[in-house]
Amino acid sequence: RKHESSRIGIIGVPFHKGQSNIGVEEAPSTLREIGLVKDMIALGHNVKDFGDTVSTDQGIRHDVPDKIKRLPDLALTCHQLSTMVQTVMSDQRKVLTIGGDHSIALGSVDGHVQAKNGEVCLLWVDAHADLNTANTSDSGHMHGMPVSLLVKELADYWPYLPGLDWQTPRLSVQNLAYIGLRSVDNYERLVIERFGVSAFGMEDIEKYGIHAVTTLALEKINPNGNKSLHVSFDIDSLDTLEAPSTGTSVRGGLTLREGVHIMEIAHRTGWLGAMDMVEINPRIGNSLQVKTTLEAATHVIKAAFGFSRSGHVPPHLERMPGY
Ligand code: HAR
Ligand code: MN
Ligand code: MN
Ligand code: MN
Repeated sequence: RKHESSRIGIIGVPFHKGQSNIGVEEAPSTLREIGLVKDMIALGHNVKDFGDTVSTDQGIRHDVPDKIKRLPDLALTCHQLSTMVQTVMSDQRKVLTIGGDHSIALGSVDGHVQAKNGEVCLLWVDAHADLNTANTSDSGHMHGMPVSLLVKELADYWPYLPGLDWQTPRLSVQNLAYIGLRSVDNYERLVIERFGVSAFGMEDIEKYGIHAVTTLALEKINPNGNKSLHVSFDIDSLDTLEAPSTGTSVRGGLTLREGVHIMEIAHRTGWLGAMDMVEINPRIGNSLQVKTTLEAATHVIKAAFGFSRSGHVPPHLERMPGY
């Protein structure tokens, strides 16, 4: 097994206002502290850290539907993030975006879609569908809504949103698939069925296995293999025992092995253009649980960029040392 090296750009998004727990904004710095960038370089990649988005408090705007919490802050952060993703991609790099809560995928996916002129397919790995609109959301938390802002088919279900003029839905639901679902709201399920979204829940993984499900999902969203793949990986797709340090954990989720295998398959397609790793909250749980969660995230990220559990033969290694 030869190990190809990739050009990778890392962006941190210390944003927590898409949900109610503080701590998720600490994940980018925590992952860097435990050596994520160094580990990626050690794997032979050309890694450049593009730093973090900067958020300033926008306060409350009264022209925003009151059901959506903290939209002005999210709009500003995601606009920055979208621009940064485009900068990284124009430097011929794959993008690793570290959240933050999942609302930030509005910016990372937008940047990817703009950089590739709309030719993107999206794999959303999550316990949740994140497909609410302002009207269908019970919580008002933006981390439950990014997918519905990204897809063209739901554009008519949103009012005009101040601050989001830079963002237009450019993806089709045909190029969207889910893996790992086990907590889906009624209206989200309605959208999935009405629009025929490829949604593979835990039941499907039970039945067919993670390899078949992932392969099928990727075939569905990129049948001609001509699109750039975006994988948005919510750490809560993993089981609570595998990734306890997250805000809305749901039991009965993916094993780390399944999460890693999704990314191994994604890597092998050669389509991967960008991935998000979101919803890690280092303030939830004890220190062992935090460590477990960070390690799980690290394994998933490394697999996405080509780490093989079978080992590697680096390019310079040609013969066994003799005497
Ligand atoms: N569906 C619920 C809502 O919209 C819960 C949302 C999700 N939590 C997440 N997203 N971590 O993946 O409020
Ligand atoms: Mn999510
Ligand atoms: Mn989730
Ligand atoms: Mn397999």
